[in-house]
Amino acid sequence: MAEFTIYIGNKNYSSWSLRAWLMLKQTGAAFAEEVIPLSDANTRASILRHSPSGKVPALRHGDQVIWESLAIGEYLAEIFPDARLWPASAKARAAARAVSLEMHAGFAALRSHLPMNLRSSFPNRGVTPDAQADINRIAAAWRDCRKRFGEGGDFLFGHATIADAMYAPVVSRLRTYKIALDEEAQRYADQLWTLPAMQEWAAAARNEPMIIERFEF
Ligand SMILES: N[C@@H](CCC(=O)N[C@@H](CS)C(=O)NCC(=O)O)C(=O)O
Repeated sequence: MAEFTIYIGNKNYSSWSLRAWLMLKQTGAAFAEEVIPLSDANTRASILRHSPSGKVPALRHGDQVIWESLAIGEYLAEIFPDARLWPASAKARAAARAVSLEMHAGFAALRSHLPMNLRSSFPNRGVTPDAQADINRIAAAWRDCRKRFGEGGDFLFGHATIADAMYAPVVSRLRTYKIALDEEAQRYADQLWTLPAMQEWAAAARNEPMIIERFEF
């Protein structure tokens, strides 16, 4: 049995799963993954076999289960310090945690009106004023992190961190819904999209047979 197993939802639709999976990839550790199809009659029971919250992602490490995407990131950052999942300086780390928590707790309009559907294309659908305000705030946060902490790399804090993983589903949504960004924010979004782990996930998402009708417009 693999040392680490991550339980995730459909790669095409499950934004929280993508975040934790990218964090785990960033560690370089070998792991097994199990995709639990969402929106099936058996989904809840299947997830509850692995995750006490009834939600994915969940990470099993030996006899320990960690659920909640950010808790998974924090655990991985502690046991894999060399993966540099958080930035090294206290100030950068505080900013990285703030933007990660902002994503975890907020942007409800973006999340509800523009659900992740990696392989599809719905130009400008769902871009309500509230969703656009979320997008504007995200682009501003990206520009600010890049300006203050991004030197030495292409990501929000230079090298790839948990903060980038938290925003990976946003980058997928921006592509699906064809949202225009300013040049700087777009450059960052393009970098995140071309991350090899992101591309590996995207290729798997495109090949997934499962369809969730309510996310197909
Ligand atoms: N706050 C949780 C959110 C997890 C979440 O909402 N996961 C969704 C899939 S993206 C889920 O498991 N839904 C259960 C279901 O659809 O039955 C986290 O950060 O991990």
